[in-house]
Amino acid sequence: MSSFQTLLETSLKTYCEERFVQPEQLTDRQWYQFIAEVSQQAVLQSFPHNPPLVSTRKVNYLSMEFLIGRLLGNNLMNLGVYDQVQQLLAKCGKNLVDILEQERDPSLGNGGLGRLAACYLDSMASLSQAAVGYGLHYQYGLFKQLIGYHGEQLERGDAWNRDFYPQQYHRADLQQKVGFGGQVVHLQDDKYQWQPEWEIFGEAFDLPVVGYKGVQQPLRLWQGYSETDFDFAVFNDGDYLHAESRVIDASKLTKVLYPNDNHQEGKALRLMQQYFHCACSIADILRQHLAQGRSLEQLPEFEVIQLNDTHPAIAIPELMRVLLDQYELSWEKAWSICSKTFAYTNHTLLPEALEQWDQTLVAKLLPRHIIIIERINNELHHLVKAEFNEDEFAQAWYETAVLMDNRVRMANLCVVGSFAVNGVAQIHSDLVVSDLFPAYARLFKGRFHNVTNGVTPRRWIRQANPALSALLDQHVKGDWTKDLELLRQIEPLAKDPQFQRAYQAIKQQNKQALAQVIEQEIGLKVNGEAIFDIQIKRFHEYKRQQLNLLNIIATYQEIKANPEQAVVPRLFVFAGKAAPGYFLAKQIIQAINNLAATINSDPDMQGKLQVAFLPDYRVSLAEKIIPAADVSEQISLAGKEASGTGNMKLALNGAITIGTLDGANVEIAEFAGEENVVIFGHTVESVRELRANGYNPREYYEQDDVLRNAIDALTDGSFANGDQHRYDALVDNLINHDPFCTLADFASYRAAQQEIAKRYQNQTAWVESAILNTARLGAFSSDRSIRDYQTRIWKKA
Ligand code: 9GP
Repeated sequence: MSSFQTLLETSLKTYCEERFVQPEQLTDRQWYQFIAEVSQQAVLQSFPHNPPLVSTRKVNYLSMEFLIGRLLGNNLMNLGVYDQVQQLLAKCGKNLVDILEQERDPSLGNGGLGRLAACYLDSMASLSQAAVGYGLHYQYGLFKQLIGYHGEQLERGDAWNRDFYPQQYHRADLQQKVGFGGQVVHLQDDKYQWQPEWEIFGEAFDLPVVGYKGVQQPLRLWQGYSETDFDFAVFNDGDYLHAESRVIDASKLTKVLYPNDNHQEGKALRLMQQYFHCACSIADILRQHLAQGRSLEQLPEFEVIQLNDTHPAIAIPELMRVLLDQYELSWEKAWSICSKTFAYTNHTLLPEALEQWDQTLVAKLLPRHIIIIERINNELHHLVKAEFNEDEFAQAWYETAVLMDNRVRMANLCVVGSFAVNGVAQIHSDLVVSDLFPAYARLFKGRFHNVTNGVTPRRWIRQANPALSALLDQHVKGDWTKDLELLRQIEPLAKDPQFQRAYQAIKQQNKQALAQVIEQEIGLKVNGEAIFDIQIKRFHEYKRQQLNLLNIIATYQEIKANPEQAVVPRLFVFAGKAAPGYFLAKQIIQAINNLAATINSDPDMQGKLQVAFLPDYRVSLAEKIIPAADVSEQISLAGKEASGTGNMKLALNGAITIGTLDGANVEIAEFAGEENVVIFGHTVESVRELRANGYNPREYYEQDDVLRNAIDALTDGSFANGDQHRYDALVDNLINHDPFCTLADFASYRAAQQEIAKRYQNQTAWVESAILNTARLGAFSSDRSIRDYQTRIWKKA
């Protein structure tokens, strides 16, 4: 009997004896608690950690977000004990899938950025790449989304951690102390002493990340607490959480995750969170490094600090501060260590998401750091002066300066302080160099790289799609879960009728399962024969859910006008949250829900058209939707979506992408073959031209009858219970501004949608395309991304 089997059986005996029950009498909740505790014990006792550093350094992955999702199923699978647990439960009349539903989803992230961090932890542990994930232990994760009576988004707190959550443990031994405010005394020359006004403690919670046949490594999350409160008024932002008092409890520091995706809110408390995260993490990294008898000079040889976006940028001046003030190194030595240790991943080009902090605020909150940043800025000034001639200098300095117009530009700080900078898909990385940082690219040759994002096949195929996994197991030699490129082996089967039937039957079964979820969640009975057309992601104008919305309205109007016309039935499924303060995104959600109510109750649409908005999009819901998708909507304006990762998950599970040439769609089309995706819309270059010629969305509105009728339906009360003004802001924005060129891409999107309907009618060709998407997209495994980081960035210096 395996040691896990013994642990399982003896622990079950004790668990039941303590409760005076037989195993058959345990509730689902008790089973969940029991299995979670036993698996945690198994992880801690027997799973190896501390993998050796061979050709790479240890990775310290600093991220304000880790959207880890449910862990139990994933851990059982990666421990290799999933089947044993399933068998034990079956003996007691239970189903493991139902038990796993008991777990709370820790929503410690907003969207793609946080989910990517979680996939990377999984891959690093699976590849035995030594790593620690450093994040924050928010007491409330991303808000829960409800849909109100009028179709509007409502937000509720998500106290994930108040529930039973056995996947973490408190590391009291790792406590840190973090200072804020106060003053700096200039001792002499380069010597300064910071006397902070407040100190807050950082407590560590570790969540072991279990790799697939690999090792376990910690995701270390910091939570704030203090024995005294601090006067928040000093930071000019007393309104946080509508606090009645301007003196707030320090434990509130890590109370909530800011709910913005690709948008900076600029609140002082967020900066405090960022610094707290970085200060605790840097201290922890140095503690471990020095404990192994290594010197500070050896830091870049053994450690890399990967900055996940600019959110942890303040780690750069923090490491400088510690090296200068605590260890009394010279500026030159400290900078040499620092600039060889950090690497920065850029995840966005959107100006509203590129963080800049008010310099006065930074100076009040972190007075020592601002002195360091000023020095970095001065040193940079010399470099730029040396590289650019007089005519070029003004522009180059405008682009590269870290301090400009009383702002601290965090992306610039990251580029200056890192030895490597990468974008997250080829087109994005090219734009980072050509549009965002051209002067830096000239100044720091060889610093810029691309690492295309990836997703973990363990969660997004093996766990989310067990039926497809079983089919792949049957036909693929070798462990595709660990080497996703092995899926190429099914390419020759794409035309095989028997394989096609099996693949198609699995899709149909997954669609039935999703149909049940939809009925449970929103009471809508859907047509399982329809095309399941899926758009799941954060709501943001640049992601253009409004384009999808307008096409559905146009389709609805067309069916109404031609009731006899044959229609390929379609179910449009949406899920996603909008930032609570993002009015237009919330209007789009409301319009979709109102449109859904009209369409779903119209007898003329029966068997032809349905719309479902599934509330509270989260990792566990994504796992149910993705395997059932026929069509994957990736319709952002070209140049705006850095990469996307939902596009990869959907395509690997056999959905056909309808998309623009944006982010990783470009590479998906290359790998899958252009005939196995449907591309539409303007390209980065043609968008540039469109704007150069003075883009006027109103012209499209006036010239295209189908488009105009669709937009007008938003102002005639059809989808708003007669209220003609509900969507005024949305409509005004589309017709008069349209910053994301929705109207310019409408006709081409509509044609692409018609192409999808046409292709779907030839099921043999459709399934062949779907199979080829699964077979050819192995490169989008996050294991490949991690290997790219290892060879391009994390290699030993
Ligand atoms: O918007 C990008 C998304 O395209 C990308 O897939 C993800 C992971 O790289 O990062 C998102 N960026 C942000 O959330 C903010 O920079």
